[in-house]
Amino acid sequence: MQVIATAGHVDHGKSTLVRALTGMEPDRWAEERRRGMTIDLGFAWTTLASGRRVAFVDVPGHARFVTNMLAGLGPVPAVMFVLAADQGWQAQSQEHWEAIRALGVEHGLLVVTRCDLMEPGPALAEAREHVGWPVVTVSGSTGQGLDLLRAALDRLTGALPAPDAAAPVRLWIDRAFTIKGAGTVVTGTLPAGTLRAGDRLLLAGEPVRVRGLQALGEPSPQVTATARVAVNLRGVGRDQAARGMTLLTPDAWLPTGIADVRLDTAGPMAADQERAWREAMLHIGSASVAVRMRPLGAGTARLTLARPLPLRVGDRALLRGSGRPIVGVRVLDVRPAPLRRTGAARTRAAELAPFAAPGDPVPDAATVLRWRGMAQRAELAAMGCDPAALAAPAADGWLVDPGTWAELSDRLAALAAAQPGIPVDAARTALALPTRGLVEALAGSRPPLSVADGRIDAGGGLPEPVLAAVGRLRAELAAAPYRAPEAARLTELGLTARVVGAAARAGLLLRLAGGVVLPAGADTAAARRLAELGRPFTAADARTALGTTRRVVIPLLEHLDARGLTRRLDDRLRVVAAP
Ligand SMILES: Nc1nc2c(ncn2[C@@H]2O[C@H](COP(=O)(O)OP(=O)(O)O)[C@@H](O)[C@H]2O)c(=O)[nH]1
Ligand SMILES: [Mg+2]
Repeated sequence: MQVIATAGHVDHGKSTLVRALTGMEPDRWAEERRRGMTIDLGFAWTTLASGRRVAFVDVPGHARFVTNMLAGLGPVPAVMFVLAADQGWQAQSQEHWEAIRALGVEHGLLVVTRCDLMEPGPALAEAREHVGWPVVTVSGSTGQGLDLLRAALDRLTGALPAPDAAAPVRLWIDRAFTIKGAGTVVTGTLPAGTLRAGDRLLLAGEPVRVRGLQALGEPSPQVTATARVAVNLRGVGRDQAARGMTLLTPDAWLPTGIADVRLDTAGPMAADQERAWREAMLHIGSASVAVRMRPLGAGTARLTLARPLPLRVGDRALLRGSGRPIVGVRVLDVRPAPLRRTGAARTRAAELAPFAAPGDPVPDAATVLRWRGMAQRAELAAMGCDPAALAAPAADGWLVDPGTWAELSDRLAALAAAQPGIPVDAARTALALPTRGLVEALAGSRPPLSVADGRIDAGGGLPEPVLAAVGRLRAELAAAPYRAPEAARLTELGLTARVVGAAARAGLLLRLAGGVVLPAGADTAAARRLAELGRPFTAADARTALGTTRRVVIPLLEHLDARGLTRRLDDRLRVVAAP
C-alpha cells in the first residue's frame, strides 16, 4: 500500500478528485457535507491498474484548518497537489507548498483540475514556478483526464522508495475513537516498520497491547509500512488516546522536551525575525506542540517543547508563528546539554555550525557521542544515531568517545598512583562513571594498571616516572614483543637499574639474566606462542617463533624452564609443559 495526501487551496477540488478516484466519501462529518468543505482529515482508497493499493489522506484547504492539514501531511511519503484551473495559485496553494517543502516530501503530482471550467494553461504556468512534479490536467466533475491521473499515480507510487519494514514503529495518531465491543481504536499513517496483533507498544509512555489491526477496512494480523492502519488497543480508555500522540516500539524512542535544530530557511534569520519566532508551533507527524525558541548561532536554535515528543536526530518538522511564513526545521540533537554557564550558547552554536546550513548533513553517531562523552548503545540508536559502525571503546553496553576515554584513562592512572589499590567502586565514583565494567575496561587498556580482587593495581603504588618508563617499554615492544631493548636503549627509555628494580619488584617487569628486560606477562605469552608450534622445539626454533634474538631467547627459555612453563627433553629440544 502507498499513502498519498492531498494539498491545495480550499475549493480547488481536492475532495472531489478523491471521491472520483476512489468512489468513497472523504468528508466524514455531516457538517463537512452540509458546508461542502473539508474541515478534518478524510480517508479513502482504491486499487490502481498495477494492483497497487493507494490510500488518500484528504486534507482541508481552508486557512483555519492548517493544523489539521499538517497532521495529515506530516507522515506521508507523497502528495497530490491540486490546483483549480479557474482559480490559479492562491494563499493556501502557497502555504501548503511551503509545508511540503519544509517537511521534505519529495514525491508528488501536480494535478490541475476543474479543467471543464477553464483552460489549464495560465494556472499551470503559475504553479510551474513552484512545483516541479509531473503534471496531469483533469476534471473531477466530468471525469476527463482521470485515466491519465490513475496512470500517473501508478508511476508515482511504483517509484516511491520502500521503507524499512524492520524499523521501530512510530505511529502518529490522527484519529482515536471507540468501537462498541472492541474498545479504543487509533489510526494513523505508518511511515516505517511493521505492526502485529499482540505487539506490546507504548502509548504516552504507558505499555499497551495491540488487540487487532485493520488496513483499508480489512482485518489483518500484521501491517507493514507504508500503510494506513487502524489499531485496536487493549485496555485503553477513549480519553487516553488522541491526535498527536504516538504508538511506539518500546525502548526505541526517547521522549524529547528540548531539541537543538537547524532552521531550513534560505539564509540566516534577521534578528527581528528571530524575535518574532520566540513563540511558535512545532508540527511533526500528526502532532502540533507549542515551543519556545532560543536562537543559538546562524541557522540554529534550541527548542523547548510544551510537551515531549519522540524525536530523533535527522527528523524534519516545521515551525509556524502567527502571521509568519512556515520554516522547516531539522533536528540535530535530542539530548542537548543545558546552557548554564555564560558562553555555553556560543560554544553550542560552534558545535552545531557544521550542520547549520540547509544542505549540510545531520550529526552522525560519532559526533553525537563526542558531544555527550559517553552514551548507552541503545540510547544512541533511540536518538536516531546508528552505533553499528562506531569504533569507540565500549563496556557494559556503554560507548565512550575516544577523546573522553583518553581523558578518563589519564585521570584513572593519576587516581591509582595517588591511592594504590583503590577499590574499583571508589574509582567509579571519583570518575562519575555509570558502571564498574567501564572502570575495569579503562584499567585494562592502560598498562601497567590492572584490576585484581576489586581493586586497581597501579603496580605497587610506584611513582609516576617509573610507571611512565614501563609504559614507554610497552610502547617500544608493541610491534615486536620479545625484542628486549639493549642496555643503552633501556637508559634512554628511563629504565635505569633502580627503576627496573622497583618495577620488577612491583610485578610490572620481567627481569631476566644478562640484563634482558620485558614487560610482565611476556613469559606466559611466550609459552602460549611456543605451544602453538605443536612440537618439540630448539632454541633456534623459539627465537624464530618469538621474532627475537639469541641474546633474549636463551635467558627467556631458562626462565620458562625454571617456572615450569617449558621442560627440557634433551640438551637440544624442549616442549611446553601441559597447562
Ligand atoms: N465544474 C467543476 N467543479 C468542480 C470540479 N472539482 C470540484 N468542483 C467543485 O468545486 C467545489 C469544491 O470542491 P471540493 O472538492 O470540495 O474542493 P476542496 O475544498 O479542494 O476539497 C465543489 O462545489 C465541487 O463540486 C471540477 O473538476 N469541475
Ligand atoms: Mg475538501
